[in-house]
Amino acid sequence: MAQPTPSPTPAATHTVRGACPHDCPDTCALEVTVSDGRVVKVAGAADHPPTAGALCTKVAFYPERIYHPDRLLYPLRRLGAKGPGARFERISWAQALATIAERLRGVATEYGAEAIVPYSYAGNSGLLGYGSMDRRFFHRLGASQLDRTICASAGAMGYRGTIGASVGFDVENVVDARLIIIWGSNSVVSNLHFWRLAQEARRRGARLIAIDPCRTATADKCDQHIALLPGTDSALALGLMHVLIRDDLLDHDYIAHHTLGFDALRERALQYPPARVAAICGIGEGEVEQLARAYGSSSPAAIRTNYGINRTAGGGMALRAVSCLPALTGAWRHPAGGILLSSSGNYPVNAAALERPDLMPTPTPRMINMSTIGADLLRAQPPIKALFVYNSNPLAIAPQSAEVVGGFARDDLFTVVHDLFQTDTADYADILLPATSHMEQLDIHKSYGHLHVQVNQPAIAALGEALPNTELFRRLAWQMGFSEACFADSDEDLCRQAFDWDDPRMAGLSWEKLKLEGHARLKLPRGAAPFAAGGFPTPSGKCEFYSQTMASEGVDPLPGFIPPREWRQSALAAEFPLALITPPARNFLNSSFANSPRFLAQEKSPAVHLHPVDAAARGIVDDTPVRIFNRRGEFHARAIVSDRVRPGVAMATSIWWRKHSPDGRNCNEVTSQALTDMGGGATFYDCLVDIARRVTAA
Ligand SMILES: Nc1nc2c(c(=O)[nH]1)N[C@H]1C(S)=C(S)[C@@H](COP(=O)(O)OP(=O)(O)OC[C@H]3O[C@@H](n4cnc5c(=O)[nH]c(N)nc54)[C@H](O)[C@@H]3O)O[C@H]1N2
Ligand SMILES: Nc1nc2c(c(=O)[nH]1)N[C@H]1C(S)=C(S)[C@@H](COP(=O)(O)OP(=O)(O)OC[C@H]3O[C@@H](n4cnc5c(=O)[nH]c(N)nc54)[C@H](O)[C@@H]3O)O[C@H]1N2
Ligand SMILES: [Mo]
Repeated sequence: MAQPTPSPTPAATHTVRGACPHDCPDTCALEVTVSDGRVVKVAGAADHPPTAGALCTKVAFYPERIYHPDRLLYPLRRLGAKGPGARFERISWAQALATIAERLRGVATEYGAEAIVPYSYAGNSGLLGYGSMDRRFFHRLGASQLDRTICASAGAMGYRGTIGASVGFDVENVVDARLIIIWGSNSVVSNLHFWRLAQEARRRGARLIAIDPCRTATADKCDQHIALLPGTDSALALGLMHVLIRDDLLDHDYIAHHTLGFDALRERALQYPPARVAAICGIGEGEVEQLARAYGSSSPAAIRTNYGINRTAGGGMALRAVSCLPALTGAWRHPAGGILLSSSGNYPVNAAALERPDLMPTPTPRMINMSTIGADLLRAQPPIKALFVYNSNPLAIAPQSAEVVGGFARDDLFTVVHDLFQTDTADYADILLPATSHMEQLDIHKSYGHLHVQVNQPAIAALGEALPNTELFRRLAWQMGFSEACFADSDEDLCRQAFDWDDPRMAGLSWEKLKLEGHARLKLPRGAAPFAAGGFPTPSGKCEFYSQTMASEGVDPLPGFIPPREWRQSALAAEFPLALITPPARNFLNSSFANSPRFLAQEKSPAVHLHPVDAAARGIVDDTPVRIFNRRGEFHARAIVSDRVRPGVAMATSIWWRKHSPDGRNCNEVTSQALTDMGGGATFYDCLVDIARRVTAA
């Protein structure tokens, strides 16, 4: 068992204010109870409106994660072969830093610094933990840049095309909505604190509709569920527009004053009559008609969408199209109306100060897309010779595992991994470094689901010799001889630099004040409708049905329907007739928490849900061991036969660690590295497979 180092105030029981650093829209405020230098309890802050005293199960049991017996406590060096079963020996930090610096210098000298690639995502979503000293380090080094596309880049770009930025209705107002459409999001699982508000709205009379290929825990509790085929959301949105226009359920005054390109949109939408849309989406024509009428006649009407709809070939267009709807009906006039994808664009983050892109050489180094890391490691030219992974577990989470594994297994690749645990990725590290949890470090947070700024105070001393990301890269910069003053900034300096405190949205806020109070709402008016009088953050200031920006980027300037990539290949669809989606499991957060005995017990074992009709055709019943396969690979699971998925769709919850799966693989064996229409995003849910019974050894 990992032993905590004694805290500065032993024996005293006290509470420390924290912020949940996980990649989730809720960004909860935490109250961490510490006794004898040890975290004994974690609770949701009652005085933080979005958290309202409640936590998800994963974080409520956080002491189990911090004191997990498998926590990495010391720097390690690999002995023997890379890959599953890899063995390591303890080394000192001095040895680890010297080795890394020497190897990186060697690669830079021999191949150029672009042969070095950082690989990180939002394992830690604090502004310091996500991207600060690390970015400075790699910029100064001249390493390749990483395009962080694995989750949200397509949807963010499509949404930006229409709305202008990652902003939307103020989630705290949604309790007053009369209709809430939860579009491609399993709120009960991945946005729990929104679900609490939606339920309050329902108690006040709102109707809830879920649009999801699966009858999820969320869809189950809604008043209505529309089970469309994956990747058809933009067609449905165009069909809704069609009916709104045809039946004149429009707010003409809003359209005239606050939108751009209505006539062109009208022409486009008229090409999507309900019958055509119903055929594309695999739903009833009546469902399209009825949904359009419900949307056009309910006020206030709120659409809570999320990134579930941006993981197919047309993922960018999906958000581009759906986000046009509220301007047609004037839903934006109401504080509880409009749409919300992400609220992160409300924060005046000073990324240039935190990340210092000015430290990069000119011309700026090439960009490596994180969603194609397998292909990049195998085929990028010039080749990648050193990879530095932190805040991410690419072996488990990146698509098309066979290529990812092949890339990481290269003998000539020098790999550093910094994590709290020996993940699947860590098995490929030459040097494996221990990371602190957020309870052992200072950070400052924005959110992508609400409007509050939060400070995360360290609650306990670092376990073992673990270091936060900031301190790791501070020490490495020193080791490399980088003499710029910014490499001496303390974590508190970084917190001060994280926001533009002079921005009106930070009025009355300062680092000193926030540090004392823990959290504060941005200074945005409460109970307000952000675009009641237009003023969208687009180039025209209007909601852009027609986007010149998109046109100049070579994209269709109007919202359109881009079918899933794999369906378009009819031979492929004949051979692999099931569309596999792999959304998050309730008890895992991506691959985080998927090494917790408690949560592994709850999720039991990798499972794939399929419809009784599809199951019967394959001789599959509940608990049949099956293989899920396509030309990219296969993985094993037990079958769950259920009408929660529609015919033609299979659903396997993610993301299991490979080493905790019976066959040493997971669902990303079958997902593809093809990219979305916009933003270079991953297409995890654009994946055709077939499923067959597995003949098991007796
Ligand atoms: N418990 C838990 N919470 C999480 C996460 C986690 O792994 N576990 N992950 C976090 C992260 S990184 C993110 S990005 C967010 C994700 O949050 P969301 O984007 O809300 O994603 P999901 O909860 O996966 O919900 C996506 C839903 O979309 C459905 N879906 C799949 N394809 C389509 C489609 O083409 N159209 C439509 N309409 N629906 C589709 C799936 O069945 C699923 O129910 O959640 C965060 N919160
Ligand atoms: N098939 C399929 N694949 C998917 C998805 C899907 O729905 N289906 N979802 C995709 C999405 S939305 C996302 S966002 C990605 C997420 O993929 P990742 O960003 O890789 O997320 P995690 O798997 O949670 O891995 C984060 C790692 O960071 C570590 N970590 C946490 N805090 C720190 C820290 O402070 N420092 C360091 N150095 N490490 C830390 C954690 O222990 C964990 O191992 O996965 C994607 N992959
Ligand atoms: Mo994500």
